[in-house]
Amino acid sequence: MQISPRSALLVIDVQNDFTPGGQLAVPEGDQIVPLINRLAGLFKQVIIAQDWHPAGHASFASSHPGRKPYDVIELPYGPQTLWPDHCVRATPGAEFHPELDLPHAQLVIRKGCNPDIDSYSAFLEADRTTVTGLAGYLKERGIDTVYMVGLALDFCVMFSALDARTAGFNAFVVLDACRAIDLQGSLAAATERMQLAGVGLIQSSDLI
Ligand code: VGL
Ligand code: ZN
Repeated sequence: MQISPRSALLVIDVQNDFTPGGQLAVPEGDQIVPLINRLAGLFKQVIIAQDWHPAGHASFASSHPGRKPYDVIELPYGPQTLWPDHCVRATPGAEFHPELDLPHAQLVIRKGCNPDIDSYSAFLEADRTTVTGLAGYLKERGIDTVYMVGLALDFCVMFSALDARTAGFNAFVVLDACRAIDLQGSLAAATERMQLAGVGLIQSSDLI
């Protein structure tokens, strides 16, 4: 598969808290890092998403007395899965994995910064209204196709891919450069939602 110059690679949430040893470790989350570094070399445009929550964020179970991680509660914008405290801004857990090596990436987009609203997607917060500005950035730079890699496949990668489609981009997820949390069938559900939305599910061997 030829990578057009109007393509960007979006590297999602490859942060210490999502890799083994972190607060919300995704199984094997560290194993994709060398492949992501290699894939990034194929793209001129590389964008990095970073989960970046204030302490006491609404998505943390610890912010809701009596609740535990992975409970689902109702917030004003809809159901919210509660997580262990993770990716608290300016803490080591929020830093990129130390082996992530993307020197030519030009944009880091931080998300989940609003204390009351979660944001799995790098495009649109969980209220489905507040935009991050990423779609505008891509459009202004003439990008029409976004390839996505990173963590977690069934949360932030999936929502970013769905929103990329809604915003009018061609979207591909490189499956072997992602890992999933897989809570109660969330990986199978994510795969189906992405397929229905026209997200291309590919392997790195389709690009390399
Ligand atoms: C994520 C749960 C909470 C992710 C972020 O990056 O997939 N998941 N915050
Ligand atoms: Zn988060």
